[in-house]
Amino acid sequence: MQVKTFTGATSQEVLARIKAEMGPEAVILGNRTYRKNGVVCHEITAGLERQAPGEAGAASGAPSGWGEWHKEWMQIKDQLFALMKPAIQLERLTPRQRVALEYLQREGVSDAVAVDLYKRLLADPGASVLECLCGMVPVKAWGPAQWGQRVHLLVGPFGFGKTSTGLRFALHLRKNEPEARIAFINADCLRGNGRLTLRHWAELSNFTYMEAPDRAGMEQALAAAKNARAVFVDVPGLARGQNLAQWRADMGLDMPETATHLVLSPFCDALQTQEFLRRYQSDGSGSLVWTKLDEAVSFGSIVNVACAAGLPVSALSFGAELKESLAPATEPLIWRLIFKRQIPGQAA
Ligand SMILES: Nc1nc2c(ncn2[C@@H]2O[C@H](COP(=O)(O)OP(=O)(O)OP(=O)(O)O)[C@@H](O)[C@H]2O)c(=O)[nH]1
Ligand SMILES: [Mg+2]
Repeated sequence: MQVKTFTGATSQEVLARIKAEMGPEAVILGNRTYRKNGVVCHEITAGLERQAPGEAGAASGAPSGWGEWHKEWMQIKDQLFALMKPAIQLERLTPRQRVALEYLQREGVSDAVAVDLYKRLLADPGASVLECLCGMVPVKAWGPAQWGQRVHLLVGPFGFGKTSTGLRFALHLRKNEPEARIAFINADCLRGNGRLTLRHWAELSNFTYMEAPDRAGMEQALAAAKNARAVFVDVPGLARGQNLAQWRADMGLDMPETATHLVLSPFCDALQTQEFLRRYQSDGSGSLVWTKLDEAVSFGSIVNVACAAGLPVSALSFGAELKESLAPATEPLIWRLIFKRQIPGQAA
């Protein structure tokens, strides 16, 4: 893997340089913000998987030439939005709306979303920025009141907090319904670490714990959990070329009454996030869970992803511990996070 660190005055500027220099395949490996001589610096480390000769395209199942075409399309799209941006006539907004829009763009809200917000503000002159934004970022707080489904799939990239989120959801449910029978089905049981953590916590919390590496195992586990009030399925991260719809069909988990919670962290760049949304797209009821908020420095991508995925945000997580680190999402929590960078649970 080719790894390189970039520094700049804003994260957008740094991301643009990464994209220009390493291409759209680059993935963000880490980021930090620090002060140098009183000036804020954004540092992002990006990596690029080097492909073996002849491997291009085949690994992801994409036709040959796809990578190049995709790169070109992203450039065309950027140019289209650059053309559309002047369509934002800031002088048509009130000073307060203007400040909010400019702030959101600095926080990483995409040009497409900014244009959408601008149009909403013009279409409804009486509406506040927050009212318009609430129409763009739906919220459906985790909890028994809004999530009546019995089976919940926790899905998302490797290491983003799927297992922790499943356990936090279950602990939250247990708090609300102390008598509820809760089962965990670990479909990510072929790897070491998370497996033991899940098993340990499930046993400690008196949740039924089962493992289901394949379709037959899943069928058995679901049958064994038929009397449980809630069943949480820990889904493995999916590699390039795989997708959730196919995985669910292979595992016999494509029944409609299932809720799918996509666990994401806000520090992936736009292209990577777009790819995750494509890979983990799912029919039926679902939500977005934002994790590792305590590690992130800007939160504009929460707005971008809500608009792109059309899924409500169900929960926010902000710490590595299992307890006291997840808040069911509410509009005030989300907007304080985005406009004040205030992590849930922290004083203003
Ligand atoms: N700082 C911070 N760490 C978190 C948060 N959520 C989870 N973690 C930590 O992130 C690591 C990965 O969390 P997991 O829940 O195992 O993530 P996963 O997606 O199940 O990972 P894999 O099963 O390996 O794909 C663990 O060390 C968690 O403690 C969070 O909100 N903030
Ligand atoms: Mg896991």
